[in-house]
Amino acid sequence: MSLLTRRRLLRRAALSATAAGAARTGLAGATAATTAASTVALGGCDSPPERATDPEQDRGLRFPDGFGWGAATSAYQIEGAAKEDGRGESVWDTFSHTPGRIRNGDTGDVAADHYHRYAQDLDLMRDLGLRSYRFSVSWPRIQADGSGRPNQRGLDFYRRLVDGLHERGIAPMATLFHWDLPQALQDAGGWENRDTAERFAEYADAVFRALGDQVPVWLTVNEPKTVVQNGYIWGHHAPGFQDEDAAYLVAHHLQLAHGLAVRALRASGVTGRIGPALNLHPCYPADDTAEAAAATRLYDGYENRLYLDSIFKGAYPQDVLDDRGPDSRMVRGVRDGDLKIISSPVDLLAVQYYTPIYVTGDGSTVRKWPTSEAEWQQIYPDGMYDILTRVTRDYGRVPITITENGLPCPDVPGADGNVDDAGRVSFLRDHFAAAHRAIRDGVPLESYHVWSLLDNFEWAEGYEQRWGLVYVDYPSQRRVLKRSAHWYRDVIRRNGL
Ligand code: IFM
Repeated sequence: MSLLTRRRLLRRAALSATAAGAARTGLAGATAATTAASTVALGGCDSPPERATDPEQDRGLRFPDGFGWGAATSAYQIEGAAKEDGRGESVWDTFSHTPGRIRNGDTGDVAADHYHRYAQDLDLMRDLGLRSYRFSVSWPRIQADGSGRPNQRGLDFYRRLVDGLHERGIAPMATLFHWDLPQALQDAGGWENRDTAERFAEYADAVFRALGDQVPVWLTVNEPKTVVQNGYIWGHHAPGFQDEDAAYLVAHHLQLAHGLAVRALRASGVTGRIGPALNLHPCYPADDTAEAAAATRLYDGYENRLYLDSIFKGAYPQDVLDDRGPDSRMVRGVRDGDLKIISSPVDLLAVQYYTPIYVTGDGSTVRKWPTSEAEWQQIYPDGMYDILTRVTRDYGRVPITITENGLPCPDVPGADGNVDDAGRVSFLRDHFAAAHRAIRDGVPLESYHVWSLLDNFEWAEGYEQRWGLVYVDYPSQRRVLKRSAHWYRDVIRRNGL
């Protein structure tokens, strides 16, 4: 492995989602290697000291008519009911029940108990005025062991959810895979096994046929990069491996699964739209040197082009393939015709934006902006503008939906019972303004989903990080609209800032 590759991978621990977990699982050196230019009390949750935009100037910004204001969640993070109605085990059940893996020993067994409280949560969504709700379908609820006849009780839950959304005038957006791979498939090799991609297409087909008439937008694989990096390189996400060569074979199989699911939708005759859900990180040189520019280019290959080029150009980026090398499991694992499947035409691209990355000449990274409670997240709203305009410039005018963007804050109800998350309001306002600038400059952005609707199980961080618009008091499961939720309701009502 080249020096650059090693350094790059080392730095990535500090940049990947939930990287704090890496520090806790013994990879602290990697996190320390990223230097913070500034730190902010409460991780940016006080009103941020440096604003990207002037709130006065943003006042009055209006979004296009019918803009899809929404919020997002995922199954394992909110549903709970881990053993009910025929649900099988997923890799996250196994992982979260393994001592030492999750902060405070938390698991998703109960989470926000959404499986039982979905009707109340639907009412909350209606009260917020949401126009779109992005959720994920739990594969082990539909196929306990990852294959075979679908479990009707699992399908019925999502049917009730989707019907409830329609009754409240909210458009459903369903993600097929948000990391909860059935454990039985993991036991057979997981995403290292090409067959898992075929199983995914079968599962997707079953879901399309059961719900397809009522779901206008499908997303295939959520953040394949996070599975690759956090699950297979750093090991602080399920399945908890540290094997870089395996990781990029996994990347290929996740991309293949995406393409096979797109084809399954077309073959099913179901009319919904479909696309991938990619967490994209704008990569910038940390300084003006040619070395930093070259290192940034390769970094961008691993962070963005690996996923975008294969889907929209039908080829993996040559610099990444060269860096992996001809003997890598990934390069050897790509078969004739795979890229054709992966690049099956999609109807939209789902973008998840949280943080920029600044790369130095030796492939290290530095921080230039305040970080949030999630130390991998630098708060930089202009990165949203940059990644949206770049995608449109480089990959054409495919319709875009933002399916995640948000901030964790140490939210606590005050004496009056209210949760005053002023920092989240500033954060969202600045990012909405950046998205608005992107629309003005020609990006076909059609909707925006805040991460997240509810506080939830934040993977390796357990319940410690709160990302929701709605506070969840876990012991009582009481929901409290935070200040950001009230503010967001007004944004939606005004269709702007
Ligand atoms: O909670 C996660 C989500 O599951 C995937 N995207 C990033 C979020 C915040 O870390």
